[in-house]
Amino acid sequence: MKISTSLRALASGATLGLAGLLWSLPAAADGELTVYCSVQEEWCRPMVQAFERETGIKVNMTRKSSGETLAQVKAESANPRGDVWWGGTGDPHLQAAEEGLTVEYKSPMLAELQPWAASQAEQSGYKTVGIYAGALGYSFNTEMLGSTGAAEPACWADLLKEEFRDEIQVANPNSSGTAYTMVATLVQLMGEDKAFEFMKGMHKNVNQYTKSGAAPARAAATGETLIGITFQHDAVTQAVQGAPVKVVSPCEGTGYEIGSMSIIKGGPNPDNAKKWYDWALTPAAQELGAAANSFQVPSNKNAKAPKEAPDLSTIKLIDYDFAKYGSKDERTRLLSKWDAEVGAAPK
Ligand code: S7P
Repeated sequence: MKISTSLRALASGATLGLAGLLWSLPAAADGELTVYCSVQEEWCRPMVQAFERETGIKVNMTRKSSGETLAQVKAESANPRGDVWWGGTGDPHLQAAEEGLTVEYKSPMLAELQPWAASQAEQSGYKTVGIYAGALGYSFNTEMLGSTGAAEPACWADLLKEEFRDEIQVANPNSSGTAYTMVATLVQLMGEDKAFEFMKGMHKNVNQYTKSGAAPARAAATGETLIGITFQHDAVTQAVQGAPVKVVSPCEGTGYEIGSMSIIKGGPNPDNAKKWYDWALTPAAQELGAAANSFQVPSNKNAKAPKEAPDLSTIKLIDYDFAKYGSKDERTRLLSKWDAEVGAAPK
């Protein structure tokens, strides 16, 4: 699927939809809702507060990475505790849909969504939906790089250079949707054999595989590592706060995510889950991201894309195969192979 055309259209859409106005009416409902949130805590909290304010529904929220949340939803499937899984990369949401862990829901808000977000819903049988998009890349600490005298990295291939030994940080793809997006991206860009050779080669330069996908952007910002592989918007979050980092869109091309949302099957509050789902697709709710320094491209055509958001129409994006790389078999196979050939390899 080509994302660039719809994203260009998105950039020009700035008007609030009727739904945004409706959702700004005062709270009438009540009850409870448990949300598993897979974006950064800084965005999860204002979302919860705004929803509570507008509906009177009390939200219990837990923040976990995408792969971890999938594991939790699976582990709890006999006795589900969560109602909605909001945020996180699309691949594990697609796997959850395939495994019957989430339920079909056709929100009335679907008509307002970008084609790439609606297509995420369609291909899962409406068991998940796109809420934002963002491109993968990396960032480097400009001050640290300056002191090494190395040339600025610009490509995936640069991450194999000897001068970056122990200077790269990336998450573990088992826990992190970001890092799984990297594995799937490299496989699609290079072919599987070369991608695994690349990741094995880069392994000697990796100082830590973190649990959270965005952590390497923070580590590059503070100088704990020279290079952090993350979504580009997570690096922009650091740059706008004054960190000496430069964001790189790899020269060979890169993958992207369709951040997603799903209703958990058998959750204790199914009606409130639908209320959250509809509300989270409104322009007003989606625009809370930018205020929380989260610069993904929102999926509602009428939501303003943050001016800081990397312009996806100018990034060399691959035609990411979400159906294949979000399938249970492929995701499980690639993660086992990564564990055996990369994660367990000696340095
Ligand atoms: O920080 C926002 C973000 O990059 O985090 C999500 C990510 O899946 C959660 O982190 P993990 O890599 O640890 O799973 C992305 O969907 C989102 O854009």
